Amino acid sequence: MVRASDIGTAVIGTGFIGTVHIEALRRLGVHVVGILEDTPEHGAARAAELAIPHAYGSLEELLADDRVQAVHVTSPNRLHHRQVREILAGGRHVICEKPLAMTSAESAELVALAASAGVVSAVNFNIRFYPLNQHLAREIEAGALGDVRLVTGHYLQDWLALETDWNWRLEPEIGGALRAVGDIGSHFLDLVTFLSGQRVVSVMADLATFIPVRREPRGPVLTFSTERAADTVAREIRTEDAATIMLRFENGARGAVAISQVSHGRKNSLRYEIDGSAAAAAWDSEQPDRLWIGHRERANEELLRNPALMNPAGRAASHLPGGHVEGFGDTFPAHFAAIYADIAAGGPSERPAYATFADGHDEMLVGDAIAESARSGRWVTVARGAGRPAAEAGAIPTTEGGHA
Ligand code: SOE
Repeated sequence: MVRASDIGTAVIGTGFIGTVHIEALRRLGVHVVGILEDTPEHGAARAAELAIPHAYGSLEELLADDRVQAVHVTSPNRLHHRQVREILAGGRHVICEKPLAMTSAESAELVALAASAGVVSAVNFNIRFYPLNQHLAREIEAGALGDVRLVTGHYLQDWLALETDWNWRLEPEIGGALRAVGDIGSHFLDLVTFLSGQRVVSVMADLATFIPVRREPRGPVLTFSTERAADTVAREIRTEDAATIMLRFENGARGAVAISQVSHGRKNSLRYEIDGSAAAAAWDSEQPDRLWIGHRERANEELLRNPALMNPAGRAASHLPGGHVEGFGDTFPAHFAAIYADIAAGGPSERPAYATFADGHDEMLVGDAIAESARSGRWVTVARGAGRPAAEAGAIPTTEGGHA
């Protein structure tokens, strides 16, 4: 019986989220054999800071290390496609940060390569693994809300709310043509699809760039950094700060979501409400241990995360007893436990609770429809199946906020 602690893994990228990956793997007892950074010197420094035994000089060197059975990709989005292709060619399991690639043409290729490699291939839509989200998905599947009718919510942050805020995601050549939608909108859309069991089939989207010129610091900047550089240069911004999107789901349900990285005071606030024919449910990622359950003919309820009161899926994602609040960082070991159970079993399970490359690719297709809708000003159907490949990553019209 292979255990997670028997599995060696490597992590590409040790920025904000790469460090969260490493800490989660250590909690599971997975052996982090080494890391890879943008330069050997940077890698050596980060390996020392993180007490990681080795820093690879290149991806080739990493893949030549037989101790590495799985690789986590947390590098900037533009590197995902090339790195994942090489990892799959090396026969390794792979966990890639979202978005899976820069375009749906790239993500379609990665889905095919992962399938032919027969390895576990996951995308880090970790928000599925707050225990109450795992619990609710199974409750909805069992009919607890009745038929899903309306899905509303938001994903709001404020870490890019100032013109002096800068990050590689602002640049379409590095982060992709869709920025707020690709970075956090993808989380919301994946999550409500996972919870409701219904895919998005068409969208009506409007994108806004409220800060058309930003001050780029000279030198690297970490995600969520609050440092204020003195020496900056003015840069025109061509990616969206915010999006408002109407949704139609495959069962006929409707939805609406607001996405923003410029909403003062909202640090990392994903909220959803799912209204069914029999009941409703609502959740806020900034109070993740609470699930609101709405009723018409009896008192509403609030479920405080408690393994003793949750279904097996919710219990499996919980680490602590009720009242000991579990948060963002705890979703990663819960998520990786599900992934590494499949790795230990030798390959993907029939119905993984984690997002596979196919799920990550589907979010890219929804993103294509959002971009097309923002261009045309019309409802756009998500092009699944043999539909045309993605429009190449490129500027998507986004009106400056405050006026049409
Ligand atoms: C920045 O928006 C970010 O770190 C995202 O990249 C993560 O996916 C999200 O979980 C938190 O915010």
